[in-house]
Amino acid sequence: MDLAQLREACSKYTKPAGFKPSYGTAGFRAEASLLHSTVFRCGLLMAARALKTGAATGLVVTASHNPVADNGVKLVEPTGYMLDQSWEVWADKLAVAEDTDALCNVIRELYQQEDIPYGSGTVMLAYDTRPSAEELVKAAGSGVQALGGLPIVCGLLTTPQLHWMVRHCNNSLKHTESTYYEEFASGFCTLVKGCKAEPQALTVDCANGVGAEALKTLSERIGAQLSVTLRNTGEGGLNEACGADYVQKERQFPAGMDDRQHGARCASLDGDADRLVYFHGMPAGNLQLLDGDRIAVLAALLIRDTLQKLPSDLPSPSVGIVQTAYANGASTQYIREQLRLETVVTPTGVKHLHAAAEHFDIGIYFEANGHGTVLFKPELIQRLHELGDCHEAAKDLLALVDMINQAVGDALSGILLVEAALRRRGWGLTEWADLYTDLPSRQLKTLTRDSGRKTDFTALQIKVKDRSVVVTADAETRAVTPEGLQSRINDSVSAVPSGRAFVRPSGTEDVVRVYAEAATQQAADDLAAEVARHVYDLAAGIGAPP
Ligand code: 16G
Ligand code: MG
Repeated sequence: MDLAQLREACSKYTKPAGFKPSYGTAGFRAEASLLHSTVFRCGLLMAARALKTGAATGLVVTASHNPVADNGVKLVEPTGYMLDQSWEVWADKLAVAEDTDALCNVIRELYQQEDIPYGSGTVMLAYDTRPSAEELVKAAGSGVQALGGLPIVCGLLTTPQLHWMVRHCNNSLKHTESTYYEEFASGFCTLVKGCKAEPQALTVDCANGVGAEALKTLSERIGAQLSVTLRNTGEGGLNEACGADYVQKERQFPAGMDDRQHGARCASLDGDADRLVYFHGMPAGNLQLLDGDRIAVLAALLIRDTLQKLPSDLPSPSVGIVQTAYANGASTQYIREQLRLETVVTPTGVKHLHAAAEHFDIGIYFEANGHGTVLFKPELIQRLHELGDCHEAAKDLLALVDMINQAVGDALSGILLVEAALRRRGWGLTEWADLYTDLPSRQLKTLTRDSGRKTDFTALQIKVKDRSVVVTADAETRAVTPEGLQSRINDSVSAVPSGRAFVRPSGTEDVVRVYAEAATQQAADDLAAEVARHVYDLAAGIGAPP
């Protein structure tokens, strides 16, 4: 490491005074103009991580479903997974270092403690459609170079595309954008070959983000086997009244799609295309959401159908579904009782679900909000290759491995998964939705005051002085502190038929979130409001009480 060069580069990216970025659930996110120093430092971090692991790492400049004025970074391990959790502490230490001296000290400490070899680390960089991307990618590249590393700018890509490329690169596989489309398209075409059902028209809300161009290219590669129409491809504001987050949280049709007729099949991506939800219009003009829980269930059905066709003398692979506490109780019950599959609950955030899914031969993980994928153990893939061409089912499973991003949840491969699963069963969204009925729930959503309600409340994101006073355990289902909070929640829940509720500090915003479920919508709303009030009272809420 050339210290003089490092110092000079660091001094060009000074941290705004008072700005204290923190790694959070999935990387750094903030108003774009604040982030130059943070992104530069992430470049340093990922160059060091590449040296430590002896393989290429990745960095995506994106703020996912946040407004266009924000930006952020997501950091990618050589495996294509998210940054190893043991290194998040270095990300934080680098990001908050006050000045060049402090920053160089953290780097020295990192090199010593992690025993980083000297050399040149490769970092693959990508960015989404935000106007602030160009400068921030430059900052990331300067960070990589400041540690003598090699930044490779892969261009405008979805987050999962960069994860996939890093993984393929380190497995010595072709890793161009074009190979990504080819592999996905070929896996999909294998799976739908011979299906009696015709492709159904699907309209996709692309959140005015980077997924629009990628999905267009993918669908062109696939041709007639996939019938998609793209909306919100860039004509409106990024994530503005559209996208997976908006549709899932608000239960509203995205901009430009409120004219959907009853039953029309629709889907929404988020701004960096790592989240996917499906929806369709109901007779009264309401929207029915088919969220990540439903996608997990459909994936499990497809996998079960395919596994049943494997030779019976083969040891059957373990299959499990990983969810978070946000998974609707009805989905968990369906998975356990009807599919007879094991379910595991982890804290919120892809990194937690992903790690738990790796324990199964086939690990299906989805958050209700639409983040997720299906992981196949390398040993299973090897066995399937050995069965080879003589078994249709083995070929189908290998096609699934090609078509489902093995690095991270990917909305594009999610669409192919859903479309293949529905077509192989000859189903529409109605049959899929009819598998089970969601329990009414209430989560982060701003409600207007409604005098007909027992409890008035305006928001279920409770602003508190310090969200870290809320500490949870058992995959966020139990509040350990503040003292007394959980027993109050228990009292409220026990009075409500089919009631369930939990609270957790957000990993991305300075708020505490509340989730409640009950037999009726009114009861879920009231339970959520009551629990929100407990949080407000015991965790030093700010502003008007809920
Ligand atoms: C991030 C996470 C997502 C999680 C969400 C929760 C990744 C790639 N993204 O977007 O999985 O559901 O945060 O946000 O891990 P919250 O902590 O603010 O509720
Ligand atoms: Mg996203």
